[in-house]
Amino acid sequence: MAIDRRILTLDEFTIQQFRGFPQATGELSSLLRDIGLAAKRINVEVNKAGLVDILGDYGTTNVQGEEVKKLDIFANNQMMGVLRHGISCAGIGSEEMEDVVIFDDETSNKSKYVCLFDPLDGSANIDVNVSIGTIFSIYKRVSELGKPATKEDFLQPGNKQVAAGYVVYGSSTILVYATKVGVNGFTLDPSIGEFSLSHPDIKCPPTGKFYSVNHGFFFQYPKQVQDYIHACQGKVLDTPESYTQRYIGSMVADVHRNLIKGGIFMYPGTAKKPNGKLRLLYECNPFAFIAEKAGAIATNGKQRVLDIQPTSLHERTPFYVGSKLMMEELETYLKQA
Ligand code: P6P
Repeated sequence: MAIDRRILTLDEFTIQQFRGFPQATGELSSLLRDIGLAAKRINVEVNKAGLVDILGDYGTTNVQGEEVKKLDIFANNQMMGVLRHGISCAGIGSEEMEDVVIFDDETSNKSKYVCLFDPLDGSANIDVNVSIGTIFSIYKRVSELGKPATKEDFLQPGNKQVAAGYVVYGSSTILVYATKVGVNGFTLDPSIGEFSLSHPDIKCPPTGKFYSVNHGFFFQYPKQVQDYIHACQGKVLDTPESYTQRYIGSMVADVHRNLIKGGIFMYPGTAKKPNGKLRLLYECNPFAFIAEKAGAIATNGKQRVLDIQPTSLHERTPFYVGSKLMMEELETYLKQA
């Protein structure tokens, strides 16, 4: 769909997209604008973290057994608040919360969508000023409209997502989201307080220089992964140079860089943690949806991530995502006995 290339705000862009689909009700556009509002509010606190008492630990651990940071809670409450008070979301699931929250009011029960999110991914990096992010997934409900959403609405395979996106709170703040028509990025313009279209129609380069993996676990990875990593350190795909290892330890930052410049991100399973660390619903499915809409590939090492049928809200999966040719190269290694 042709994009009117005036500098568009996120709101103008989502409305333009809505106008392009006469059968659309505008609920998805409204939901995306709600998420943009939450992101702006989270951005304000992230940007002044360190100046106010919002750094540090909240003093509890989350369902993942991870230290909850005060900003985690703030971000979670911002996302839940805008979605609960909007007109497009029947309920939410959060990486920070044990169970889903069904909004169960008249307007929400009539809403077509549910949203799953990681409100502040990489929060262990907050205290040391490393980029962090918000990740979200939007699904059309399978439960009956007019009644409260049900758990089944949240346990759909990733190929049922209608939209997914992320926000990187970094050197600038960028919101990237994908729908069936493509992937677009919006950079927050502080002069007007709006996300403005900065990366129209994002396509992931078919190859790149960057490979991203935590080398600290190298000897715990399957041998096929070790062999691929060694290949990344040599000449691969007949490139004139070897790859460069870049690993920030904040998924939104690592995957965003590789999406834009080309590269591969890997979080393999190990003998001790065969399903790895990353959460299927809150991290892997949204990034897999975005990657595929940008022409990249995302697998769990055996199958397309988006085809995995979730069985629980917080299940984890090994995760490999990146440029098409690099992922195809990886797959030749993973297939070796
Ligand atoms: P490790 C952050 O905690 C996170 O979930 C992702 O953002 C990041 O990619 C990963 O964990 C880093 O994990 O084990 O390499 O520190």
